Amino acid sequence: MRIGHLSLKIAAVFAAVGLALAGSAFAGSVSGTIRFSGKAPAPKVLSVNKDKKVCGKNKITDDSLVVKNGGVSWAVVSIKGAKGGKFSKAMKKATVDQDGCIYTPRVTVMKAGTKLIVLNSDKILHNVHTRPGKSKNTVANIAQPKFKKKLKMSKRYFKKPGIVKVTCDVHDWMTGWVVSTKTPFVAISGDGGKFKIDGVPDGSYTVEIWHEKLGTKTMKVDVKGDTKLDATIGG
Ligand SMILES: [Cu+2]
Repeated sequence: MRIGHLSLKIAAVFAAVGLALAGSAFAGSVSGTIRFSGKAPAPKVLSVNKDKKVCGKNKITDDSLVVKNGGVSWAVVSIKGAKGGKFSKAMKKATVDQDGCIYTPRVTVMKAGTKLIVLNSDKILHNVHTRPGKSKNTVANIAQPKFKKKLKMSKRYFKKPGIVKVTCDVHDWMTGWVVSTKTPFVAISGDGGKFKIDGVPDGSYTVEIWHEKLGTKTMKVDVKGDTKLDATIGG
């Protein structure tokens, strides 16, 4: 009896230690590919009818849907409800450049309520005009003359989480997107649709995938250490 009681006690202690480990330190990356279900569109070259010397330097293509090897670029992948995590420097000091009359990058992720830095490498007049849409942030409409290399946009324009479209009133083809987020567990798909989000605590979450042309898709993910997540959007 006594021996049996003791071993039960030991087992209980081990179980408690095991639970504590599982509940705290385990996290992993969530990575995978965002695939396009349709046929990849042929890249379309846009006609440049203004500031040709600068804007016509490189061909400007319609990048609203970029598909390579079946994977979609510029899709925003967010994991909802995961606790903790740290914002990268790139998210706390998000920067967009206007170079060759396009926004680089096309889609930027920033920590909600921080400043957005907008560079003007073109040395011509641009005008940053935001369309906050459902995010309901304040609209920005700011001229950035050729001598203003760096514009620090007030954090009030990106206070609320959500997706803000950025356009230029001087060059009507210019389109960019800024994702203001309260969670650091957000990534943008790159070449071939690949993405990776680091340090996600183990658990079950909803994942939201947004693309400017293909809309929003939600799915579930069970994170346990490094986890694969592939998704198909569009079609
Ligand atoms: Cu412009």
